[in-house]
Amino acid sequence: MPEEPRDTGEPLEWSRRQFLGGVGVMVGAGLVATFGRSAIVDAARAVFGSPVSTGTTYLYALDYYFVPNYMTWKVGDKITIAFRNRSQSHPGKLHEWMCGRHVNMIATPLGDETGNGFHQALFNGVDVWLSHAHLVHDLAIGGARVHFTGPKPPNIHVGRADALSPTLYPGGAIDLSFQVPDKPGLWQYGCFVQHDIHYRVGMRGLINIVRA
Ligand SMILES: [Cu+2]
Repeated sequence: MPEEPRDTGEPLEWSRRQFLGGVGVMVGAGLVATFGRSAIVDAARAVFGSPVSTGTTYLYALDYYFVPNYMTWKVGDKITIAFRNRSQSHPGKLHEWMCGRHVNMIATPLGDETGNGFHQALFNGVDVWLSHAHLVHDLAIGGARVHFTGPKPPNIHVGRADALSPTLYPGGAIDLSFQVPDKPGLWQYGCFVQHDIHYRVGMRGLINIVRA
């Protein structure tokens, strides 16, 4: 079992705004825009061979990718996603986990580019139990029916309203327990922090929901 994250006690006053204007990051995002699209194709191939998640699956956010970046869930199974931000950068990065389909697009002078979030949120209408919340920057609820197990940290609040999405500080953790909804097919997850750049450079994954 991976060790649980610990609270370093460091004051972390990050906000998404502090990430803006990183020229190097912007250039990087442009270079890998095509890259990211081929990566998702590789993930799509891999997802069909991945074992069905049972019990607890640890999902790690790193700079800037998820491990694992694909999962297979079976409709009706009760599973827990133990989301952990293991960013190593200083100061560390916020990372979120949002699940949906049909990523929003934005028009740019160079053509359409991926924007923030998804048109269709996987957890809308789904009961989700949240526990072990630790160093949570913000929690967007969207259309999910959220229940808290154990003490609710004071820094949890309702953020963006479009989809369930916990955003964690480095070292942060949250467990999401739910019954896999009857929404079969391919879904994506992504981190849209830093004006969607994390997503564009490959911080995304695929969930294949299969019926029993
Ligand atoms: Cu991220």
